Amino acid sequence: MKILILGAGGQVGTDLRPLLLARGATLHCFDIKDAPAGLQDGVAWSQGDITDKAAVEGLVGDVQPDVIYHLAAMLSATGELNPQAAYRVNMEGTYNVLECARERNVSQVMFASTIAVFGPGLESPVPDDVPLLPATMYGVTKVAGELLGTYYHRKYGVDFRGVRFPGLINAGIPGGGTTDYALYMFVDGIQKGAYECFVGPESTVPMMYMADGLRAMVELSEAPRSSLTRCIYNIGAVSPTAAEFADAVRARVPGVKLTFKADPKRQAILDSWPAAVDDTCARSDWGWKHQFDLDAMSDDLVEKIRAM
Ligand code: VAH
Repeated sequence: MKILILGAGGQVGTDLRPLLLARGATLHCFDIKDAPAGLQDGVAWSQGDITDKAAVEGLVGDVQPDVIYHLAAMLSATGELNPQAAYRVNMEGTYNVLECARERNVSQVMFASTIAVFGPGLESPVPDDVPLLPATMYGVTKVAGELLGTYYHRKYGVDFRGVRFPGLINAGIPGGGTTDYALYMFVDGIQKGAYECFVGPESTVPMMYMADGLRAMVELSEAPRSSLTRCIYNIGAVSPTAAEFADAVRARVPGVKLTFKADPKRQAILDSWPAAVDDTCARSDWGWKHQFDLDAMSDDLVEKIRAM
């Protein structure tokens, strides 16, 4: 199975690489960044810009992947600092990927969507099909990406599939998201002994351990198309408050200093998202089930960060 990962150097792509290799995939990676040190043996890496259609077209033509994982995007917080750049990267990038998949008969495109497609005032847990009125350019581009991919599936037969990721937490380098506070509590809490959280203690959004998120994408990719009733799925796991995350860190990192000082801009982004998602469709169509609750995530994360 030849797999092309677009955005392979990001928070998700970095952890997805070893997982796909372990499943026997031949990987080709593409990112705006150069290949990282310690890139796994046998993994090809191309540096380039997802908005450069000729570059993406040439790469897809050379690699002829069976599956494309399209992870390249500017996330919510970074995107709000430069909405025009976020539009170009996220929208033109996704259009380029879908056009290349159509022209080169790539059998499957996996799309990283997000709970950021939801706007304020929705019921919680929020189901898959609700009015999508996001408050960020990131969310707008992901709604459009979902719709564009679904159109390419129906009109051209591109096997387009995706999950709406909650905030993903791992022992890695976050990518400019609004949910990164939870990751920093662990990483900075252990490495620096302190962290000032940029949202208030009662802030609550859907969160997920990276291992669950990656498994969700791979399981959806491998599910029979006949079992799927939609292209894009909500997936859920846990919804701890920021204070509950802090307590989980304090219980495992004696003496850590965790404080809260809300940044109005990122607080407003976070407050526009629902507290929880309804992932009934994913559970019934392709057997989705999260495995990591807050305690299991915290235990695994602390161990991994201490080993970094
Ligand atoms: C962000 N981590 O904060 C991403 C995520 C749920 C939001 O897509 O932008």
